[in-house]
Amino acid sequence: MKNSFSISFHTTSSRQFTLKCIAVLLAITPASTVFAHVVLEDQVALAGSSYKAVFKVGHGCEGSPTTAMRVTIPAGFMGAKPMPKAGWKLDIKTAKLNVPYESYGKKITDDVSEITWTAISKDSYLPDGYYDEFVLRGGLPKKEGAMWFKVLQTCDKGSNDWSQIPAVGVDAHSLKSPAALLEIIPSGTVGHQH
Ligand SMILES: [Cu+2]
Repeated sequence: MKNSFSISFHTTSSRQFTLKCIAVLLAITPASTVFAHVVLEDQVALAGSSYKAVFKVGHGCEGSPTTAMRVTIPAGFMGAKPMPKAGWKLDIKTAKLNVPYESYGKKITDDVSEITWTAISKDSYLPDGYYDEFVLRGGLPKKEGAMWFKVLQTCDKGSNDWSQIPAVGVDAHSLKSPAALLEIIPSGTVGHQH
């Protein structure tokens, strides 16, 4: 009895420490590129956990303000829910799932596939010189691996289509318009297992 209690307490704090280390590593690697594009605040998460995706917008399109943000929900991301934003209209699309899943005993065959925030008026436009975040939450698959969120950033003039996914062995930082990457790591990713 004593052993199992101490293992679970110990595991949680080390897990957070591990995640923080990885997140810091990711954050310092080509700082200029990572922070400039539309990227996720937390770029590492545990398999099977619920995840808050914070999309960071650090600039517009060649100086033009952002007027809409469309996020394509990747396969495996379950029950996506957007955070409303004052001055922005929300549109949510759903689609039939290739692989249905169970949620609280219910079979889920259709799920959210796309979320769009659109500025209601010019007053809501996100100027190039400002920074903002667009947030959604959902459940992660039990399987670890890379999950790419394609984001279409529409501006008053032009747009940025952050949708490039690197081929195996290609560094995402070398891409002009990379999709936003989330590294899903095994839920047991902590120092030592008993
Ligand atoms: Cu950029």
